[in-house]
Amino acid sequence: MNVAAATTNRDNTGMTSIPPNPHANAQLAQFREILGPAHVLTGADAAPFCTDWRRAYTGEALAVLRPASTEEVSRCVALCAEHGLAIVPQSGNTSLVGGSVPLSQTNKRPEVVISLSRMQRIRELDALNDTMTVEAGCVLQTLQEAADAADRLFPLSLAAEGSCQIGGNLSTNAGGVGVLRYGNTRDLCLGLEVVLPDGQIWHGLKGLRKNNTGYDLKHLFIGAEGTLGIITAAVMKLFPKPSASVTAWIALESPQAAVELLAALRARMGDRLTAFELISRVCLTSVMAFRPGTPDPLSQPYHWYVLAEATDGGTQEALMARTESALSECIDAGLIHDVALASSTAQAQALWNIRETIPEAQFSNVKHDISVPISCIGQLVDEGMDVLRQAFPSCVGYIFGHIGDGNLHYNIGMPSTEETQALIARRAEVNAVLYAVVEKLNGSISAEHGLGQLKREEIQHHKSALELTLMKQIKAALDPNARMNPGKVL
Ligand code: FAD
Ligand code: 2HG
Ligand code: ZN
Repeated sequence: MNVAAATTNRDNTGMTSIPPNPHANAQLAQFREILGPAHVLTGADAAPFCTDWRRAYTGEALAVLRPASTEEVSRCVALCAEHGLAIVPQSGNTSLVGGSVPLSQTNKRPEVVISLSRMQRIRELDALNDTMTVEAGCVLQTLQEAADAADRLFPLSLAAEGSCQIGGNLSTNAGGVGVLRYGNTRDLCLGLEVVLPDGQIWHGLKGLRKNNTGYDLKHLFIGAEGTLGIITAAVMKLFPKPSASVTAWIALESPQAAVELLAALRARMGDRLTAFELISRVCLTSVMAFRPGTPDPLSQPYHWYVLAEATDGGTQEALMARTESALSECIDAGLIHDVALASSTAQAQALWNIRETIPEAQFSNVKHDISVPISCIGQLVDEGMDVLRQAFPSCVGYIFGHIGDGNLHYNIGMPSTEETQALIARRAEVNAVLYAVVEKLNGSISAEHGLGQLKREEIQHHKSALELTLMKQIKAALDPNARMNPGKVL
C-alpha cells in the first residue's frame, strides 16, 4: 500500500517560526551549489516533508535537501557541521512516532531535512550470496519486486511498503508481518554504508554472514532513528522464494486461544508458519466501515480472528493438505471456532487487504505499540482492558497486530469522534494505565515503531538509569554536538 498523508488533523503540535538565521541565504546558496537548485526545497515545496503521515507533528526546516549520492550526502552533512545546523534524516516519512520530521518548538537550532528519496539504486544483486546492496531511498516494495525478479524473497513486509524506504526501515528496525519467520529488519541486514555527523563516510558494505572482528558497528545505526548518522546504503539478505502459500482467516475465542493456537500450529507446521496476525472484531468492523464493500470473511461474527500464512518450497497441494490437517486437529482440540482458507491468490490478497487497511481505518486514537512475552499476551489484553475501562468507562480497544511476535497495537478510542478527541488530549493518563500492565509483564512500550518524539519522554520511565546513561554516552561519542535528529529518542 502506498500511504499518502492522512487528511485529518489531530494532536497537532502546531507550526511555529524558527529564530532568524542571518546566514540562511548564504547557507542555502552553498547547498544549491552541491545539489543544484532543484534539490534544495524551501517554503511550500518543503512543507510536505515537515509533516508526518498522521499529521500529528508539524515542524519547520531551513530547507529540505535531496542528495542523489553518498558523496552528496557527505558534502551536505559536512556543510551542516560547519554551520552548526541540525539534521533530520528522512526516508518515506511514514513514521508513526514523529521521528522523521523537524521539531516545531521556537528557539530551536535551525534544522535541515535530508531526504534520501533520490537514492534509489540497487547497486548489486548477488544471487549466489543471497544478498542485494541497495541505496537507502529504495522503496521497500521495489526491493521485494527486485528480489522476486531474481527468483528470491525479500521478506520484510508492512502495510506502508509502497511508501517506506529501506533506510527508514533500517533506522527504525521495522517489524511487520514476516518477523515470526524471518526476524526484524536488523536480522535482514549484513552491512551498512553510513555518513557520520561530521560528513565522514563509514564504508561497511560487507555481505558476510560471519565477521567477528570486534564491535558490530552496523547495529548501532540500525534502530537509532537517525540520531547517530545517515544510512546511505545497505547489504540486505535474500531468501529462497516460496513456491506454495496458504492463507487462513481463523475465528477464535480470545487472544489467549490465539497464543495456544500459535504453539499448536508451530508444533505441526514448524517454520512454515510465516505470519500470525491478531485482528479484533472491532478492527474488522472499522475496516468494513472505512472501505465499504469489504466482505466479512466468515458467515457469522466472532470477537477475535487470526490471519495466518504458511509458505514453503513444495507443492501447493501438499502445503494445503498439511495446513488443513493441522487446522482440523486444532478445531478438534477446541482452539478454533471457524476458519476460511483462501483458495486463490486473489482471495488471499483480499484477506491481507483487510489486515493492511486497519492502520488507516482507525488512526485517530491513542496508539500503543507494545510487546510482552508471547505467553503473557492473554493477560495483557484482559488485564489491560480491565484497568482501562475502570479509568475510562466505555473506552474501545482497537487491538490487532503481530501476536506471533508478542507485539500488539493496543489502540484506545471512544464510541464517538468527539469523545476520542477528548481521550487523545488525556493520552498521558491512558498511557500510564496501560504501561503499568506492560511494565508488570516485563514488556516494551515500543515494539517496532521506535520512540521518535512521541515516546521520547515516556521512555525515561521504562529504562534503567544505567541503560539511559549508556545510550547518552554512545550518542555523545558519535554525535558530540547533538546535531542528528534532535528531540527524538533521547
Ligand atoms: P521515515 O518515517 O522517513 O523515518 C523513520 C525514522 O528513521 C526517523 O527517525 C528518521 O529520522 C530515520 N531515518 C529515515 N531514513 C534514515 C536514514 N537513511 N538514515 C538514518 N536515519 C533515517 N512499522 C513497523 O515496524 N511495522 C509495521 O507493520 C508498520 N506498519 C505501518 C503501516 C502504516 C500504514 C504506516 C503509515 C506505518 C507503519 N509502520 C510500521 C511505521 C513505519 O512505516 C516504519 O517505521 C518504517 O520503517 C519507516 O520507514 P520510512 O522510510 O517511512 O522512514
Ligand atoms: C501495523 O502493524 C502498523 O499495521 C500500524 O504497525 C499500527 O496503526 C497502528 O497502530
Ligand atoms: Zn505493526
